[in-house]
Amino acid sequence: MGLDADALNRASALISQSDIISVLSGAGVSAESGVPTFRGEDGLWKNYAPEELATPGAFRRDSRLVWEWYDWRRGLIRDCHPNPGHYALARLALGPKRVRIVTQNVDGLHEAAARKTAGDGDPTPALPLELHGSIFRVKCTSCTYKVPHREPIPTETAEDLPRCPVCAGLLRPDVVWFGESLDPEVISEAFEVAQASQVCLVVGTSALVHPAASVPMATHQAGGSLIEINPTETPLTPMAEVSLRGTSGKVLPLLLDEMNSRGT
Ligand code: BV8
Ligand code: ZN
Repeated sequence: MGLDADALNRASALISQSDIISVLSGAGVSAESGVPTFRGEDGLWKNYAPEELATPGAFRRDSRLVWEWYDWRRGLIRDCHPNPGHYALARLALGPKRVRIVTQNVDGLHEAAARKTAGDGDPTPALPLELHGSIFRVKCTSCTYKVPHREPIPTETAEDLPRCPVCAGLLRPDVVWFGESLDPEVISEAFEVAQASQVCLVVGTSALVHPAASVPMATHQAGGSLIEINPTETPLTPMAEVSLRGTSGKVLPLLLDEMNSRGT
């Protein structure tokens, strides 16, 4: 993988010297778990670009097609497990430093890693801030009804699309679609912790979707350092103090174990 050892050293030194650390993760952190990324060649479904299906307009036009897409993704993700990258971040967050994991992912793998790593301890410090919601929850399009949802629902006809038991409104995935605003409390907490961080780890994101991609900029503008972990360059690369060009499942354990060996 030919990871630049000097870059790795500089990155773990930056982390060691920090008390508050934020992490922004994207689809790349789950790629080694088998979850398709958005812009990778495996991101397309039936030749629909995600931006075409993940919109309120698409759901209005053909809610059965959108349901089918989310069920397809749920089916894929349900059999995926956290990878060493998720676990390394969970260990960091459950360690002595104040760490906040902020994710664009709706796959629930950061949470699974937090619960597994904490064992019967408290996983809370490693539970992620989910900017774009979760694919394993559904909510009503008319009332405040919201429940976990893991099992695929056969939706041959629009008639049998799942409905709200409270108001019979159509149910939809509890995710943020393009053109929809994020939960104000969630996005303001993300910017707050990023602004207060000495370091922001930017892991596996193409940094093209906003406002998520602006979160690390809050760290940068407040004088903190960005450490980017991505095999390729992104729009955030020019702002990164250190860029580690490798896969997060390999780089994160190395980086954080390097740091732990410093005993700080
Ligand atoms: C909003 C949930 C108010 C649904 C998602 C400012 C400028 C320009 C545009 C906008 C702007 N502000 C708002 C917009 C519009 C829009 C936007 O950003 N459009 C983009 C496309 C230009 N934003 C919105 O609509 C947001 N809402 O702003 O509301 C508003 C409304 C209207 C108009 C103005 C304001 C809502 C956005 C949220 C949409 N929902 N997901 C679902 O999942 O179905 S976004 C979804 O796509 C993901 O959550 C994620 O955010 C994004 C995909 O990006 P990544 O996760 O980074 O994945 P990607 O595949 O692109 O890249 C993977 C990366 O990993 C690559 O770099 C690759 O090299 C790397 N990688 C691969 N393997 C590995 C790896 N890295 C490490 N290790 C590996 N192994
Ligand atoms: Zn309802």
